[in-house]
Amino acid sequence: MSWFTDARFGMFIHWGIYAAAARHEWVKSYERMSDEHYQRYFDHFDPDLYDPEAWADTAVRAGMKYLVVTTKHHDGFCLWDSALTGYKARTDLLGPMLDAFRSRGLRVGLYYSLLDWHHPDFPNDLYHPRRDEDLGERDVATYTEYMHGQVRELLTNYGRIDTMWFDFSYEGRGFGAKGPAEWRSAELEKLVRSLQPDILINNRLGLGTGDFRTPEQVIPPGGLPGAGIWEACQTLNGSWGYHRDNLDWKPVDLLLKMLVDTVSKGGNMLLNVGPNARGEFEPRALDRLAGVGEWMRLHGRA
Ligand code: FUL
Repeated sequence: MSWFTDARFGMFIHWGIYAAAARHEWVKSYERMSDEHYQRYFDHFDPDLYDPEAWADTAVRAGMKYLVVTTKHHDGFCLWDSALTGYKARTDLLGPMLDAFRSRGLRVGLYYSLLDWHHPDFPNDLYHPRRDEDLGERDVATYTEYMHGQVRELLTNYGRIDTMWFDFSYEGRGFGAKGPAEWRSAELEKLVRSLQPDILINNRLGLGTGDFRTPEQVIPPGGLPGAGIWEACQTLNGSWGYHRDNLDWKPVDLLLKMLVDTVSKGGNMLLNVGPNARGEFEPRALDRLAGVGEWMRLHGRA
């Protein structure tokens, strides 16, 4: 775990077809969009300006030491060339990104959503419009097979992966699924460790365990004493996915205070960027990362 606690500062990337809607990664659910309506974002997602080398350079200049990227978010869209679905990017967007970050000495982690609003056997959830539709027969066991198969692909075909970031187990939250029992979380954890023995797994599989904890958009006031290692994940503007009209951008000095506060309490900060649908970090994100990087250059220590 020492690389992780030494790293302290990482880049989270939330990227998927929701970037084309440009308002939130939960847009399909929040706006109760049908699959048919949401299809327009799939059809138009064409990241012609995607330059993973530039992304990795930006992370290095900001002083970040690792990456965590959404391979599949709750909408079910996959950034990699999964053999198990056609609901994926036209070309593999994941491999080049991992290569670019690794080649600059950064560690790499994969976010993978346990929820999947696209898969026909995913059970209903609270917000999705399927709630009001005829759900038909849904066999969660089929979905779980698919999910395990995808995790196997990710951890077999993309070289060494340093962290696995599952999101999230929702038993008891009224989403209609039972969580770990249905996901076969314990088995999934074993699978991950068998494929990548040195990997660190977060705590969102619903097992009450995990190698590190993941407070979200909060810095626990006294840190998390006795809770082992932790990583506070934070946004630049309150949204994880690209949100064009959002004006709640945090200024550089606030981001720096958050970083110092987190690190002084023994945590890591995983700071998110939501690239747009053409594959660029927008200027407002670049400005802030550059400001943080300038401070890191003067005050950071390897
Ligand atoms: C949450 C998700 O629902 C958000 O969309 C985001 O990915 C955040 C990091 O985790 O649980």
